[in-house]
Amino acid sequence: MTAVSGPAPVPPAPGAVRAAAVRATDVPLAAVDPPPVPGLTGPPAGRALVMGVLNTTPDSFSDGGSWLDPAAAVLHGLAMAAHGADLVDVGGESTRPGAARVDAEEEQRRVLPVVRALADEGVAVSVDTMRASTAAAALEAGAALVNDVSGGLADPTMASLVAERGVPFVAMHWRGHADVMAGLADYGDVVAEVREELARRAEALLAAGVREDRLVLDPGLGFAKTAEQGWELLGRLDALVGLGRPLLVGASRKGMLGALLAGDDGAPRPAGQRDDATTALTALAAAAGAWCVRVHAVRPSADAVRVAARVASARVATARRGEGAR
Ligand code: PMM
Repeated sequence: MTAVSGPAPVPPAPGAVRAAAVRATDVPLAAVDPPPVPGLTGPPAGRALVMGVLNTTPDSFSDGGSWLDPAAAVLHGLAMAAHGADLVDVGGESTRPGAARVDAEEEQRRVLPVVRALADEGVAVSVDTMRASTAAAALEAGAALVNDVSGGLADPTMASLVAERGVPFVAMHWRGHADVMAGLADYGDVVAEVREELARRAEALLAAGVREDRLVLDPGLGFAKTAEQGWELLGRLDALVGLGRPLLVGASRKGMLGALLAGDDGAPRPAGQRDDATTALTALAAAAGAWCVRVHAVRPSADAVRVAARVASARVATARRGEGAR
């Protein structure tokens, strides 16, 4: 992967919110220091990371069936890295609404050869799993980060594994497994409740020993949320960034975009035709201070995060000149 060029990094105090930068400019740059990701060769300077999606499943909603063959999956992962993915997220269990679970053995049969081959090629790999046993095996195979859509709730041993290994952990907002989650999208104020539930999850994970500087949060768009609730969350990313932890946003090709871009007949735009809208969301999420976006089409989002970082750095420079002139 190429080194990232861009605005010079602001030397931050470990774990501190960059409150000064935000105050000075009203620009929510990267709101917090990113957790170190072992294997990341191009640490971003003031820009969001891009995580490429690689589902080795037969049934994921967008790329299901495309990367079942490990050799094809590895080639796709390498292509995403070449297109600017800072991380490649390998998953072996579909979490699309209604999906049934696969067993651990099958999940590991799908993901481990791909994780190992990509890590051997120097790609920073994250493993998308709710199982501690799969996470442990993937870390053994060279994964650098664990991405758990249940935020450690599905497997009571996940938090202690991540704590023991000291790896970055993405804890997504989650209320239940895919077969029941549609019935759990019941909120009074979705932004306040997701924020509160994420804050409580973070507390529990830290209490279980997950390292303060390794924890990433994620609003879980499409997971126990309607499209409308997803838009509300995207409209208030500042409230989630305000939790003071790196935030990952996964909106790529999701149903909320299909509904937004529905044709005159009301039919949702097909998943494979939602990448331009995904790129628009990448730019907006990066500008709102997201730490990382998780996307299927990497190159346009890799461009978009650089654009967002460049605009933010220009605004900082302008604001600093203004302060100097005063
Ligand atoms: N979405 C999917 C799977 N894994 N992980 C995180 N952290 N955030 C998400 O929004 C997320 C995820 C949905 O399925 P896909 O792999 O087909 O996009």
